[in-house]
Amino acid sequence: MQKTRLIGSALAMAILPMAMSSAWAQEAPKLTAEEMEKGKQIYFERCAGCHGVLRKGATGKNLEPHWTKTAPDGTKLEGGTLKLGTDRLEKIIAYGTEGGMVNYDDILTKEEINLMARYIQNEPPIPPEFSLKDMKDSWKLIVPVKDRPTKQMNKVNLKNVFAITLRDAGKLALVDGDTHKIWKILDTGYAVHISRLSASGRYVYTVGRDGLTTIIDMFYEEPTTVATVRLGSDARSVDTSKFKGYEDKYLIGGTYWPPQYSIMDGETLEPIKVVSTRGQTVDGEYHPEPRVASIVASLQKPEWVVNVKETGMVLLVDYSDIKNLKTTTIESAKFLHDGGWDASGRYFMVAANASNKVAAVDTKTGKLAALVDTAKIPHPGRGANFVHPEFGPVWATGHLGDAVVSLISTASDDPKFAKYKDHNWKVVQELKMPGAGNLFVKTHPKSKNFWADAPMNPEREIAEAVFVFDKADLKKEPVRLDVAKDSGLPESKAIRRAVQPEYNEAGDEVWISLWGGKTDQSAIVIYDDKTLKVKKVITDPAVVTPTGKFNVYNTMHDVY
Ligand code: DHE
Repeated sequence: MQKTRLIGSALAMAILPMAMSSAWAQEAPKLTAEEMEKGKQIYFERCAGCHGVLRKGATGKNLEPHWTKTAPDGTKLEGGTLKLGTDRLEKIIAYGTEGGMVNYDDILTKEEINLMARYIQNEPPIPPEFSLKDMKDSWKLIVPVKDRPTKQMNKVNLKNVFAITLRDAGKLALVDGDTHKIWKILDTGYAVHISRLSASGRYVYTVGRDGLTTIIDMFYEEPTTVATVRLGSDARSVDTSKFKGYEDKYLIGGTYWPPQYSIMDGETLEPIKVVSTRGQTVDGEYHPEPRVASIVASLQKPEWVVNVKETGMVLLVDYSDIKNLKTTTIESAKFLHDGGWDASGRYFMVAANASNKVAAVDTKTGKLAALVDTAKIPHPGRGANFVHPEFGPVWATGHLGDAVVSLISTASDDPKFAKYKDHNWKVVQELKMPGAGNLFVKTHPKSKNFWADAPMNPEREIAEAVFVFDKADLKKEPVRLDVAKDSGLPESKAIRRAVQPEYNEAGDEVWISLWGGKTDQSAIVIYDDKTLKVKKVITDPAVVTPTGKFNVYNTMHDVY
């Protein structure tokens, strides 16, 4: 079986097309209580993100026992005779599939792979719900607002600080972007997914995969966690209230489990409201686990854009009256994942990855502006905006499943772009990448370059590199920068993925995470955006599994 490392991982990628006429009643392999606990933990850390807690499938395929249990010999499945069960599942977990399942043979031990192959043939355990009361019980106000500094107590240029996720360490590094020195490493939730900034630029908010949300105050001499709260048991996103008059008043967090969003006080994290996202999909089916994917604060109105993965519904949640909450529900496509603003800040562009589409949500009218067909499995991160020499303003997304970056023409009220109107909401150009497996793209208004990574590509020379396009001549092949080599670290057996380009405030440096294993030395490699030469490599031993990086200024102002 060929090894693949494409994310959007899907254990049953190989299984789903072979629909069976009926489930069979075979016994699932027995697990000891200890094995069950370990299986639960590994499933949460490695599998739930794609396959769902209830294993109904999303980015990854359905993994309920009727798919995973051993089929009786000779059972006819659509597409041929197939025997599922432990042996076959072990192979899929170890080597991945061409359909997009990640190979785990260098992440899990043989015993763990065997355990997971048996574990997923058993019924999924359903984790407990998490109520507003549970949230309130978990809330820790470490420093009340009145006891916090009233002015900045340090000399750091806060606008150029980078918040960097140290994924497997369950920590966040705040790095001074001017000096390239680690300012402080703080404990957070496990595998913080994103960091967002308060409207003031003073507070960093993070949410761990385990739902632990923290607010870090950068006004102290050293950054200090001033409050924490748990949102549930599996989470990916937070954002603040950014609209004029509501700056830093509220924070919203979305959870994968339970499927809901929670509203908190923006400065203390005191829980205020929890709203379930369970309901009907765009196809008219009830879904018990519609997880909250990306969330952003609208710049047009006091609203958050909340993207619900499994239902394909985009919610515009009006936070002007939390007691009498009004929500606009916009139908788009499945499964909603990540996205970013177009250059005008009016349209939110969100990937519906299983539909190979990007939904453009008009946050001014509260309507869907368009569903744009893209290549396979769009994965934009926040995407990237620039003015194309031929087609005017475009927003870009890379793809996990195709070797292209799609440039989508976006609408603009600026009369100088009126001539591009006919192109709006169409893919106007596809930039050729050396392979699939892209996760993030990035550019900056002051830069002539456009950066794309490909960390989920199975080939080392692609996954360990980033690719830089010249925005003035997009037909030219991109320059390949070998981040692993440029890091100066000794070669390693396992692939170290080069992931998520992020600009500094000035737009003249690009920071890349070189994401190694938990016990490997990883690095942050900083390039000069003009010369494409390495400027600095951060290889402090504390830099464990770095992934997402969020420059304060660029995150506050949605510069990408
Ligand atoms: Fe992410 C963004 C979910 C795997 C690093 N990721 C997002 C967002 C969602 C999401 C919903 C958008 C948040 C927002 O903007 O509000 N990610 C998921 C998953 O469900 C998935 C596929 C599996 C999982 O179990 O989590 C997944 N993501 C990963 C990774 O494996 C990455 C590479 C490393 C890691 O830290 O786990 C990863 N995701 C990121 C990063 C962003 C992100 C760095 C923000 C990018 C940006 O520039 O905004």
